[in-house]
Amino acid sequence: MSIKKIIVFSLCFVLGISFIGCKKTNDSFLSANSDYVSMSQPTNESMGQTTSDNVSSDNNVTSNPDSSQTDTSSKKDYGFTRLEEVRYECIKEIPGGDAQYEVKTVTTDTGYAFIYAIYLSCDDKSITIKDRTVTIPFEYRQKHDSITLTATHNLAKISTEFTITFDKWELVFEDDFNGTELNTDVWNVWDEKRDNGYAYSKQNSFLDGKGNLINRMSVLKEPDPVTGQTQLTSVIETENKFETTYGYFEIRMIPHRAAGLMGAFWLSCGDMGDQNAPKDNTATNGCEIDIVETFFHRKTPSQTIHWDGYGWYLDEKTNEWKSVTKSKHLPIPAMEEIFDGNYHTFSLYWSPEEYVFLVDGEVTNRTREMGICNQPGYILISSHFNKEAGELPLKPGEYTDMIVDYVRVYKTDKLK
Ligand SMILES: [Ca+2]
Ligand SMILES: [Ca+2]
Repeated sequence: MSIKKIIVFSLCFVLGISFIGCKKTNDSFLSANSDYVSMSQPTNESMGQTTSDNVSSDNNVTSNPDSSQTDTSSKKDYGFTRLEEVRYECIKEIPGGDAQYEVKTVTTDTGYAFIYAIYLSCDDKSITIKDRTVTIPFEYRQKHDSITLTATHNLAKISTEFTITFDKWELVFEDDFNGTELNTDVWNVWDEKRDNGYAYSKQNSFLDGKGNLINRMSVLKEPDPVTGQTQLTSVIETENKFETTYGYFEIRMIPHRAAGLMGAFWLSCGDMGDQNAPKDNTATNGCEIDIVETFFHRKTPSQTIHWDGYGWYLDEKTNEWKSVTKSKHLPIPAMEEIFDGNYHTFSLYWSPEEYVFLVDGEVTNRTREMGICNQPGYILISSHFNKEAGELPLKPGEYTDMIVDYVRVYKTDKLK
């Protein structure tokens, strides 16, 4: 077992992969075609990092890699003599993955250049450029802190260089579940704790000695002598041991492959667990972020945010008890492949601007509509029996495991 709480720790050195963020003023994780952008049009200041260095002379035209898009006619007067600066947004940045950036605007000495007249090029052939989108492989970011590209206004035959500087992702929490004993310095293990018809037992949370946490759900032949329950399951969490605000949270695991239950990787933040928390219809003071809940019978993972605490109230109009909890179930397509018995990653990028959910490194949801929690949260890994998850197929003496390879939390400077 190896647990590391490392405040300044570059994975470039330890894991051989790159953890790079893009420098940008709004810390936008993914920009194109997103709800976030449609709700909040970026301003010039929020568009990202800019540069006005190295403005070329107006005859210094950089060749475009796509000659079919190059206007080779004679230079025309477009009313400007220089490209002043290039602004870009980060489309995607994840620890260990490719990064993508999109050039959004190019200004000239007299105003904005028509963006569709701009073509990008780069000397490094490992960089992929499609229209105004630049993809930087993580292998490149392992070795470099930045990349310089050329933006060319093809018709005016004027170009400028601009630089994308990569932020470093730092690993601030890691458990690879090596060894044979779960590290209780950082994990609380629920035990002898009854729930609705079942109980949590520490004997169902253990390491397999092969680098995995086992999060087991079992049906006993005889009732558990302590709790009197025949259905036992597992929760481990980091309350008061590791709590943080913002970051990139990731689990790599093999989900349960049985109906009647769900496995989950989630955060409990701020006042969510406080019965007296104000019901103010915002998640800013606290929320539950379900980074993933797996439902085998639905063939899909689930991604949800709850806020305004737990509990019930009597609706005097209808005389019905209703939950005080506000919830946003984020839409997600069927992903049967996550139940193929192989490891999959489930991740959350939580910044002051947005929540972004990912499955296997691909963005599946992003939202900010309930407000961004600005209070620290702790991590939970859990398995729960769930009546909405279909009929439990386990017979007495049988069990099902969620097998967790690792949990990691990363931060950039902006997320500290
Ligand atoms: Ca609230
Ligand atoms: Ca492991």
